[in-house]
Amino acid sequence: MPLESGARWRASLAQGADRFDGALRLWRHLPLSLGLMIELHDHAKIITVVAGIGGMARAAHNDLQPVQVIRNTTLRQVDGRTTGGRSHHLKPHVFVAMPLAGRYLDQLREHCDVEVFSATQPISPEELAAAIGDADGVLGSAQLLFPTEILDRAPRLRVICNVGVGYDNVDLGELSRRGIALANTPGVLSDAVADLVLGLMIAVARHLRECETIVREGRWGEPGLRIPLGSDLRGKTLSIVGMGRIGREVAARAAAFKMRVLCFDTRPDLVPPPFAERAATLDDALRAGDFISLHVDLNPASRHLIGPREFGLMKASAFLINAARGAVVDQRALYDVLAAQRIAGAGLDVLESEPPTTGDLLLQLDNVFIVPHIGSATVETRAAMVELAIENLVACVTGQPCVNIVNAEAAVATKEVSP
Ligand code: 8YV
Repeated sequence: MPLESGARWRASLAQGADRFDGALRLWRHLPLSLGLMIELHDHAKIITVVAGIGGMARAAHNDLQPVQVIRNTTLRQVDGRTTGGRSHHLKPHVFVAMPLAGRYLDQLREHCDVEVFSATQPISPEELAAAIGDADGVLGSAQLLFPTEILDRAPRLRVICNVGVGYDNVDLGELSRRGIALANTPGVLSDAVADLVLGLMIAVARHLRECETIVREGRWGEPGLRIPLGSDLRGKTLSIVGMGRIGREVAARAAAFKMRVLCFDTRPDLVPPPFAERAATLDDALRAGDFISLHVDLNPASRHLIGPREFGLMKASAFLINAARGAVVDQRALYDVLAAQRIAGAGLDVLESEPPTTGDLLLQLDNVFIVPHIGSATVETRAAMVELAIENLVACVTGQPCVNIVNAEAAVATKEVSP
């Protein structure tokens, strides 16, 4: 059972509290406003000092009433897994819904009371619901979902900090209505994602999967072996759909590969980079592209942006690259055109359903190259994302300005900081 270190001493403390049952409820007259709880953790030793000016003097052994600071020192069991506990209300309370290295937790603990989910598998909705009740802020992956049933369990919540640039894991309107901000980590992952996009283009255009298999199966050098011939990038048109930060990084790399870069974006104020041309319509971009790379965020307007009609516009030699979100593409339609070889291939970092089921039809095709949502998955980039997410979280829960709030209308910085 993964047990975050801080949780261990909280566990012992909570067990002690359970054993004594009401015996810890000593301080009936302790004025909470003057209460101060200092917890010192010295290896196996736990020393809890509860000092209350005035209240100390009036502590009566036989007066058994709950004391808030003690009552909140509870061990949390989330579906059998221990995640940590809350020690007091002096600092804002944050829930970290993914494992984080100790140095990041220490950084957070300077400002916040921290509870962490440290299991290696993703947290389940039930576990999240059970852990979020006291949280002023939550930090988690951009795939962590916050349906209304979970938000209902989080009356104190003021900010959700995604470790990621996407935010289709939340209903932004619903968050704003509840005064909850959504902060993300733009910029720091653009290079890593753009690198992967070029990797996917090369992988599909040069048949890397089949070629690698030939080597591993010992068929290299086999008489009569036909090595599949690929397609050049040089001189080809790359249509980039969505010219935000990542789209622009992809464009710069494609230009270095001597490609013609065409870009489409619904924002009229978009100024393409000097080496790129702007397509007037999405259809124009789809018709012209030898490679089509998607860089739009997922929202109701972009869901299934690429479906049967759009595939019908593409060249038979076109490759579709998707490192944005799976649901931007109608995956059934993608399967149909790939199976019928109506387009040349697809390079995918994302799927409509992640992970795919073993029976997913796409996995049976040779002209698709799929990786498991690894766009930002480099040591340096993930570290930068976590650092930025922590910065966002601390700023939001301590009432400092935070530049990465997506729904500014939630006005997190003006909310009162929790006691
Ligand atoms: C990661 C992502 O999959 O940034 C995003 O929107 O989808 C990715 O970088 C993930 O959020 C990492 O936690």
